[in-house]
Amino acid sequence: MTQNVFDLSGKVAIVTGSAGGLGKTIAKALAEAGATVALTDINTDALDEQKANFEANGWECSANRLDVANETERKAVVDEIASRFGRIDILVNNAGVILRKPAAETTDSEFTNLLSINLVGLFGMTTAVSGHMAKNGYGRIISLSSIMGHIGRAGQATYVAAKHGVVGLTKSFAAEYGPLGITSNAIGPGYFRTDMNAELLKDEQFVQSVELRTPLRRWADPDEIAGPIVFLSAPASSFVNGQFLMIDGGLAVTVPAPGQGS
Ligand code: GCO
Repeated sequence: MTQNVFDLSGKVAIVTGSAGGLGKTIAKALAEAGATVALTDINTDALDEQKANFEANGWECSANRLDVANETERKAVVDEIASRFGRIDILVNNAGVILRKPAAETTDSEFTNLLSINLVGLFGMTTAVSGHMAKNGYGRIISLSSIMGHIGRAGQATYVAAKHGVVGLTKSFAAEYGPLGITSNAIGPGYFRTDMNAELLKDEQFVQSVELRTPLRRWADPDEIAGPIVFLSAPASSFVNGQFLMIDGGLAVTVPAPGQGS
């Protein structure tokens, strides 16, 4: 293997939610692997900060405010990026929200709002970029599911439903876009030390229970999302399609031995 199959030089990547949480790390990882990164986020202050960080590192990028739940915004931003850089090779569907609330207390509007971002937005971004990728016969769609795309959790039924949906969409995208040279895969983070889990990380008992439930006996650092993202974005994964790669230290597929973990 002479070519560096993890090299993203010459590739253009769009990352949604790229100014917060794992999205910041994902965007940085793609840039460090050589990609030009189209930063998008609904939070313009965070987006400006991320863009400044990219420019300070000499990484080529663009920055667009984007609410993935807005169909008009999605198409306009994707077309602007394609026009600016002449191609789109990689889409990381990272933007998403979480809702921690008992099912019985969850309203229809809370449920549909979460789906509009975590599922419909992801679906719309993928369909919007597919035509641009097909022109080059090359594309990489990486969608953020979660361990909650594989298991359930009390108090997160809406988020679990959406993250299971991401896995289903990924399999259908794999079938529909594979003939165009576009692969579609999902990744499933487990318990990472991110903004989204900030409240959980304040609860020492919960932190320890996750550590005991996780064979690697720890929470993940955000940087540990980088390798899988670069792999699934690169030529290295050219025959990987329709897969769901969990990045959870083994939590979702194991049970503690008797006397271990909660
Ligand atoms: C929680 C956590 C989990 C995972 C998340 C990772 O509230 O228990 O946020 O849901 O950390 O799903 O994607």
